[in-house]
Amino acid sequence: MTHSSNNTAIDDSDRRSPDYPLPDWRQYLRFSQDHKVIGVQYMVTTFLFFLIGGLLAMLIRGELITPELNLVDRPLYNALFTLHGTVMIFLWIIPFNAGLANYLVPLMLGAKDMAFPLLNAIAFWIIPPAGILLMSSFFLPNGPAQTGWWSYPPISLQFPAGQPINGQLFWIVSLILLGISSIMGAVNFLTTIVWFRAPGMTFFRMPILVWSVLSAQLLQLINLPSLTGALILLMFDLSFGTNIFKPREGGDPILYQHLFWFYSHPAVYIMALPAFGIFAEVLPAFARNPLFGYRSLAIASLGIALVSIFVWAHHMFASATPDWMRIMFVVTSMLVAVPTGVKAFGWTATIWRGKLHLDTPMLFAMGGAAMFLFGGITGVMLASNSFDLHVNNTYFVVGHFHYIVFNTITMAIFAAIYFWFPKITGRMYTEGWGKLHFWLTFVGANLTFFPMHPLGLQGMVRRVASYPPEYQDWNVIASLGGFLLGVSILPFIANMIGSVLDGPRATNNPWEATGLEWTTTSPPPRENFAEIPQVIFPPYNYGNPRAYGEEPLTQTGEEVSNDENDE
Ligand code: HEM
Ligand SMILES: [Cu+2]
Repeated sequence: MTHSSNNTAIDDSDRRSPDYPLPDWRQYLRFSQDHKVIGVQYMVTTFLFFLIGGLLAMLIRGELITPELNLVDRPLYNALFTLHGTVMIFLWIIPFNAGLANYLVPLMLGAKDMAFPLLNAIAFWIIPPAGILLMSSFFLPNGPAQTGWWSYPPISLQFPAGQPINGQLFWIVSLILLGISSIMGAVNFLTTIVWFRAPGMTFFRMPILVWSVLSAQLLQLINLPSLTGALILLMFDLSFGTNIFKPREGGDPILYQHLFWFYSHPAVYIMALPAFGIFAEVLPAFARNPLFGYRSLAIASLGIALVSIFVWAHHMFASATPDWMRIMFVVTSMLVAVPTGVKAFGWTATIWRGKLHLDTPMLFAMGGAAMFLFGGITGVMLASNSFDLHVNNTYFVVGHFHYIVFNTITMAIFAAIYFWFPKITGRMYTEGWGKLHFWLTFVGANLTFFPMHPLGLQGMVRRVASYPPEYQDWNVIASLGGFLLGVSILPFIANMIGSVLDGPRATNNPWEATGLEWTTTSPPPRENFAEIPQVIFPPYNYGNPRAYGEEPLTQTGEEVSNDENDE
């Protein structure tokens, strides 16, 4: 690999040589059917919602730095964690992954575009209004929904009488719209992956990221209708006087929990699988080793998706779930550890004895994968009924899932942004700022979310704005860590904007990676490739004489090279 630590692939004098035109930023403000434009629209829009979700988290941590209630009042605190959780899941991670996959899947498969370009554009343009609707609930007389990102009835139905237009209704409608957008996306991704592969791109030559998208989108198609159904029924109870979930009128609130979690547990893998795919792309490229156990990791993606459909009631161990059902769900929940273990072993074995290049994408990928091990182990602990009943609804649970959604998945997202930034923008980012962003994030994330585990074991429950003074020490550390996380995003924003405007031009393949996306220009032309690629090799053939040959080869059999913009 030729690029040096400061990452400039070509010398300054060529900085502005327009061998290949840079993207015109105005196209991102228009209605476009180009998957690359739509991909960037998703990624930028959802990043703005991440900033909003992060701001809400800063307010939450600001309130929790002292035991007393002093920054916000209780209804507002309830609204803060409800919208923080909702925004981070439904407006940051799930649609960001859809955006990244939108940009990469056709390129990785050697296709000109997604199967249904118009549907693709519509699916994106549903997201901004749905997000704005949700945020606008802060301006309603009684403010946003206040009952958590689950919004369990009957508490979510207790909005002040005579307020038909209320924050809970805005929450429901916004999530129904986002669900429709995701279903459209699922149809598009599955059709593209099955029917739009280039000649020679058999299933077992697809990159793991594509296998991850395939698995995640299958879950969207199978499980998302359950959430949409639950939301529509909840809306009927809230606005049209039905009694489906109202216990006093003979309704069954537990039914809502089953419908909600039948989607929302697979949803954690809809969020995690693409992150696992990102690790499988970045780790071999910077370790210069083939991906260990390619086929097992591909099958494990589908394995995780399949098992994750049958574990949902582990979220309901404290909801009067009968013992036989608890035992069944303990077993299925533990079972998920098998395919995820295969993944974690594959990542570790891939970098084992590798020639590690610790550039920013690699740091985020290694940091994210390492923290997944911690988050995964606490997940297995929570799958055991007896332990779960002890820590149910405490900060142990909050700490566990943040090690997954932030320390693993959001870190993987940053690894992806840095890794494919040159391909998307045609420019290189500044490595020093990237490393600063990584270390602030890595330290901040552990300082914020690790203390939540001992707090939960000591009995601190979640969703409280004030707490007994004995919990203060750990909360102070968690809040200072949270503020550090808030600061950590500044070098990232500065680097991204500065590099898009003025970064050194990138070559086609600055990382000397082997995927099809690196065999075309940076950025790619409208139809992605000058001619349809002929695939002859699986991905990840990095310098392993045992496997393929001395020099790393792309999937089309060319030697990988970092020469500037060779067509
Ligand atoms: C930026 C750093 C973040 C910080 C400092 C943070 C902090 C917190 C805190 C303190 C809570 C507990 C509030 C309470 O129970 O009273 C919370 C809840 C939550 N967070 Fe985060 N979080 C962050 C990022 C994320 C991300 C990236 C996700 C992605 C999915 C996420 C999803 C959630 C969810 C789902 C809840 C539960 C909300 C509820 O109880 O309804 N958070 N967060
Ligand atoms: Cu779960």
